Amino acid sequence: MRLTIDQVIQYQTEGYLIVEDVISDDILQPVIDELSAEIARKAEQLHTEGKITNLHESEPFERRYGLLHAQCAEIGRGLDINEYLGKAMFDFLRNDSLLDLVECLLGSELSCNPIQHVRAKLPLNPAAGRTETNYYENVPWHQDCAVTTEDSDASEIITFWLPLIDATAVTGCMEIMPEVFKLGYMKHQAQGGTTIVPEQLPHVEPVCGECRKGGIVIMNKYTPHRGITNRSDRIRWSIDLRYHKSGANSGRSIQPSFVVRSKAAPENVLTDHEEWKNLWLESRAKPVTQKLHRV
Ligand SMILES: O=C(O)CCC(=O)C(=O)O
Ligand SMILES: [Fe+2]
Repeated sequence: MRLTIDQVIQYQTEGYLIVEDVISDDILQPVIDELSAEIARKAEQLHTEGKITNLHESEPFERRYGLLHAQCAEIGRGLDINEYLGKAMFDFLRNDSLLDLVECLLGSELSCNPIQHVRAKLPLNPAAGRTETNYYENVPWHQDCAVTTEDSDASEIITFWLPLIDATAVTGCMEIMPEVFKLGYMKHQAQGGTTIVPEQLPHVEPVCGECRKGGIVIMNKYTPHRGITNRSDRIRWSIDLRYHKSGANSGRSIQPSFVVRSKAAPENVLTDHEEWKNLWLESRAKPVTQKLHRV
């Protein structure tokens, strides 16, 4: 699938674009299976350690993690993309359905940015201590450039947010401020999670960024957005990835970017999972010499 000119114009003028039905289930399912296997492995381990009593083996992907987390929060440890470093996830970072859209916005020399996450957003659940006043699952208002280093100011780094279950106002979709990216970087603070300082937060009616599984929310790095409360009884799983033009500063030079597509030099495309894994393992072994956030 390619973006239409109207979609490109919408992205360029509003700083965001939601495209439905981009990624088919046969591309998403291996990632879900891999995450499920990771969770199962972790659950077994915690069970052996006596930290979990019920493995909830027959529960589906959208529920099992929550039932395990209620017994032991450690289930979430090591589950991020650059922590567990799975093959299905690596293949997902470079799948053609996604890259065809990335190419419409950034051209044919593309690198995958190291700022990438898989998120398991737990539901509001008073019984588990997550009440209206005690709910810390939401990512507050921010611009993604706040988690990049300043040497990437001139780089176009685009966020692609992909839900693994339908993201709605109930399950906890993105809220997005349209057009505000034109104001550029706003000061952020660390207090309350990396967030725009309250005095600088614009008074703009946000868009409710509902997006079904298989769709993508695309955002400019200066577009303010936040995640809203998950009021369902399921986990709002999502993956957020970023891409930039090869050669541009990634905003995380001490972490590995890698070429996912290139017309000019196809031999530079990284296709080997082991190589990608090693890049991360090497980078993790080095001391962090740089501040990775702006706050
Ligand atoms: O998934 C969320 O709730 C927040 C994600 C986000 O801020 C991002 O992907 O940049
Ligand atoms: Fe973000």
